[in-house]
Amino acid sequence: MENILKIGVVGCGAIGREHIKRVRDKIAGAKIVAVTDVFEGSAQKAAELCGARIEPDAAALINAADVDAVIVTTPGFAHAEPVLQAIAAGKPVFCEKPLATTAADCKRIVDAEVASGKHLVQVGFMRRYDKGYNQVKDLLDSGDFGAPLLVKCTHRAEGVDDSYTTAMAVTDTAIHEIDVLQWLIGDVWASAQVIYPRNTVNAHEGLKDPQLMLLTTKGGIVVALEVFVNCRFGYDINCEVVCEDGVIHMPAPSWPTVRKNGQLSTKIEDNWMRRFIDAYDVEIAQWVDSAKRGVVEGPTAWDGYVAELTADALVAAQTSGKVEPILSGEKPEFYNK
Ligand code: NAD
Ligand code: ISE
Repeated sequence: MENILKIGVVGCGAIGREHIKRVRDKIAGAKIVAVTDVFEGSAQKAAELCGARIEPDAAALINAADVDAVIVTTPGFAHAEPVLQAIAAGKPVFCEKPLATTAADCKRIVDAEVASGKHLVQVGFMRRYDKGYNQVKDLLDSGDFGAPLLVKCTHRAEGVDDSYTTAMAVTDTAIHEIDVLQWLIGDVWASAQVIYPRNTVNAHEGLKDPQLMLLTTKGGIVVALEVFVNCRFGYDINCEVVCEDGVIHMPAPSWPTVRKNGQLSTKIEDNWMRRFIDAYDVEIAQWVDSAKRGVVEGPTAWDGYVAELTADALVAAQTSGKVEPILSGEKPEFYNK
């Protein structure tokens, strides 16, 4: 592999194009050489952004001789096949979250990667690179606050389109907290429950919104996560950890406080692209660097699988109304290396 990592992108919608622009504008050691999308118009727009050629489908792109590494930014239900194809081709692959929308599909990926004997898959859990979450983690790890007892989180978005389903509140949205909180508090998920408050009139037909998700860990920590994707006022991510010797509240990226029209106010970010821009930048730069060295230093396929075991339990809890156990898998030695 020469010093410039030549990347192919599968799925050229919102975040696919964001990552393409990120590689184009911010990463010296990589370039996008090929793109593909089931929707020709999206592939065309993406190709124009970076001067890449368009391949007819994921298999052609992944197996192209000049593609060293692959970014998968299709919707979650269409992640597993291109990731498996990249593993079969022996190429590093960055897959946006979720790794797949069921634990069974994630397990197929884990098994294929282990069988290949090479670390190839990184999952787009970019919150692990966010400055605020890292500040909270540093304070927790310092031991000065004692043991974490309770975590209160909100994951609010201004609105969603009609293709967003009740289950996606777990598989597309809460999946971020499922991963980042386990990493943050260093414990393992044990049980999941979903409670539906009164529904907002702003949700489309059939969508349960908001949802209160309750997760417990093996060590007895309780997490209360509000997912509210039609909150109408912005993209609002909060995380507060209540510990034995104090409380840690994650800072939001700061905006000036302004005085105007008799109000003292601060802007709330309006979308994920801007709220986590620094985290995406670090994540993709680090992935490029590690892919060139043939290693995976970010969240692995195993992390993607573990998150999806929890997602499966939350999705089951959405319909059963019960507290559902979260299965934990036996981590292959391969992922300790
Ligand atoms: P999107 O709908 O805007 O784009 C998806 C694109 O994939 C579309 O252009 C679609 O035509 C294409 N596509 C669908 N099936 C395909 C297939 N089989 N082969 C090739 N192309 C296909 O969606 P998005 O918002 O860009 O999200 C894409 C993925 O990124 C999702 O998994 C989502 O959860 C994730 N995402 C992550 C973050 C984050 O914060 N990390 C933010 C947004 C999206
Ligand atoms: C989107 O796909 C993302 O990953 C965003 O980070 C998340 O906040 C949003 O809820 C998802 O739909």
